[in-house]
Amino acid sequence: MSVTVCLGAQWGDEGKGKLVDILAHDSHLCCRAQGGNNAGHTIVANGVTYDFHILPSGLVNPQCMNIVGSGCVVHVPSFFRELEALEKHGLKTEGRVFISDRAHIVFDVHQLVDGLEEVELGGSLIGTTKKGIGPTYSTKMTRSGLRLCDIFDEQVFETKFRRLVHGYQKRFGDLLKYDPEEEIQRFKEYRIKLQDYVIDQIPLIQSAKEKKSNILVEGANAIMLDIDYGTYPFVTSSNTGLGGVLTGLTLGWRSLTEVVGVVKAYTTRVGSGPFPTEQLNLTGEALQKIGGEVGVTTGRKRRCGWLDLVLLKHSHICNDYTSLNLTKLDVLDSFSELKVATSYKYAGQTLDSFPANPEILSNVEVVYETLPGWNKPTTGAKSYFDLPVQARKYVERIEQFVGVRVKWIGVGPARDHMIVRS
Ligand code: 2SA
Ligand code: GDP
Ligand code: MG
Repeated sequence: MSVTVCLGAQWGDEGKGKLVDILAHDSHLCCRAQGGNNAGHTIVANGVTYDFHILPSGLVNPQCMNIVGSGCVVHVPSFFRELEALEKHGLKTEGRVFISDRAHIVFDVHQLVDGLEEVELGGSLIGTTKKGIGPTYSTKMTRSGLRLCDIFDEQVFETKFRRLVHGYQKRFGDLLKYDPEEEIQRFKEYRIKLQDYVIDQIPLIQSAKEKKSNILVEGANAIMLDIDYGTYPFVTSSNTGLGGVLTGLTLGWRSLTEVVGVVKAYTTRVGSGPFPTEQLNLTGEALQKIGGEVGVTTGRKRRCGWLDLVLLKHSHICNDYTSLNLTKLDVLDSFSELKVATSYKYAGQTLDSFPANPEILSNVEVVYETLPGWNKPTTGAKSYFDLPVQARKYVERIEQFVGVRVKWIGVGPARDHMIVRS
């Protein structure tokens, strides 16, 4: 039995989906612990490109069962649309994906409120995906949200739902252009369809553990978007680190065998907020273009910059990785030299930890180390020693700085573009 957790080690879009797809080959169960359809994971397998948002990436492997765990938030129409899209791509999903009855429901009204709350922030907006994630986690915390288990009793559902909408109507008045009756009507159909998907996650995971199954956890978003340890308030509204895995699923800490930090060979960020190594110049443009850095959910261009080892150290302290997957090393193939951030200075002093204050983080002076590039293609490399010596030095500098072994190295988007070090 193994429980392998794959977590985003930067600001997301590191390539978690690809690693999860590869590891799902030997797994019985793939679980999402937090987040909703704000996430976007692209998987290239068997010549097909799949986009995942709320569904776990384990669905590409036919023997792997999948759970959307209790810590997730689910927009039901999007869930079914995504299933349909996968079926159209030839994947058989029937009986292979379940949703925890404790997961919270994202309603259309949450998505509208997401937009209205962004407007309220004026110039300092978060740049959310407008998928209703923040408002749904907010109503979860104020205990006015609805969970999947609330759907099946029509009367109870409608009473709770009207109360939720009424609260928003009081708050936003005419700004909220929304008819709750339409959404109530749609749930009459979903109430029937969801019977095949909604389960009690606790016995399901318990039974997988008793059968000594190999379990995979697919992190969504990443530690720098974590509500507690990320760059608050420019974060998502869930715990995207190891904490969220423990609360969002019922695996138990004792069963965890590996926690993999997925690290892009440079840094990207979508949405607003401080980004110390961002390159608002030709370097940033080259990384964006060569890396194809465009959001899978919203189509926004991702902001790009050098690899930040200070951030990565903070990420490791928060999540305690047992290994790293370095991804998109091939994107750096044409750079003659590479920079990595090794410390931050503020008011002339070197900081000894990652600052909580966004004002400080926005104004740090970044100290870089320069490493030679390799100017050779890496995508064909099958083993570590197929990589140019400068590329290996880059990998080894990361290992040495963070203190964690790089076990996997991504050198292209496809499944077989992954070097596995024994
Ligand atoms: P939200 O919608 O409330 O979770 O947004 C809050 C912040 O979290 C960021 N965020 C993301 N950052 C990177 N990737 C994400 N998923 C998509 C992708 C993003 C896309 O895979 O490309 O398509 O734009 C993701 N989801 C949320 C978001 O930008 C806000 O800064
Ligand atoms: P996730 O949210 O962490 O799963 O990452 P995304 O799927 O949003 O973004 C990663 C993108 O990089 C996807 O388009 C992947 O197909 C692609 N990708 C993953 N690993 C590699 C790699 O090693 N090299 C290249 N060139 N692309 C990769
Ligand atoms: Mg993504």
